[in-house]
Amino acid sequence: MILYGFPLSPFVRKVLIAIKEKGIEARMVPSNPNQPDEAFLRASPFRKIPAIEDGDFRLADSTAIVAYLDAKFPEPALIPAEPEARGRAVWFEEVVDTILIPAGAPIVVNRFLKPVIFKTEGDEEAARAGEEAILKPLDYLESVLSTGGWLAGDYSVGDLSLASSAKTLGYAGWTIDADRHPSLANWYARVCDRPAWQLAAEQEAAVFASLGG
Ligand SMILES: N[C@@H](CCC(=O)N[C@@H](CS)C(=O)NCC(=O)O)C(=O)O
Repeated sequence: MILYGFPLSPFVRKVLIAIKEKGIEARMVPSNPNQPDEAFLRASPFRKIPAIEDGDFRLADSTAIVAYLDAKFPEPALIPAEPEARGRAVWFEEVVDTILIPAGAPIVVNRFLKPVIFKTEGDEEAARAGEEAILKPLDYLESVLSTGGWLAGDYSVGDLSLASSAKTLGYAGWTIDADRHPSLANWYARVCDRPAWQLAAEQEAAVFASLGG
């Protein structure tokens, strides 16, 4: 399997971790949405990362890809079968992908992408507004997470999505505030201990270092 993308993206990491959790053989082909090559465009018609190619099957969008992977490689399940748990796992994935990530984007753009990658000045006011904006979804997620548990019962795509966004925010110097969000801080430490996350973190550290980070 080929995964098109860039590992520091939260959406790409979500798929990469799903691949590692399931032990799927895959290689990442670095892909830049602003300079798409033909193979990447065939898999991702709207130039978004991630996308995959599995034989002659191509698919873009992290949510669609994880749904495909979970159906084709069922163990370990990342989308629960039980109806309520299934709905909640996808709900938490969407809370992160459509509310938390857009709210936190100014933090990543202005404290990481601009200064570290593009060597331009970030807008600190916009970054601070992002820090404020992510408190609402984080307060909500803290309120639904039981101590020692996962978001939707068993470890699922909801956890994958949230932890992946926390990891990307980490490149901008952001960390979970354990005083305000103690269950989330404990949960994130448990996610990062998982072998799939440690494997991905090693690969990512090499990419980060190659960027001069
Ligand atoms: N809903 C998509 C979002 C993917 C996405 O927005 N990826 C960003 C990188 S983090 C991207 O490709 N941006 C380039 C662009 O929008 O042109 C998913 O879950 O995969």
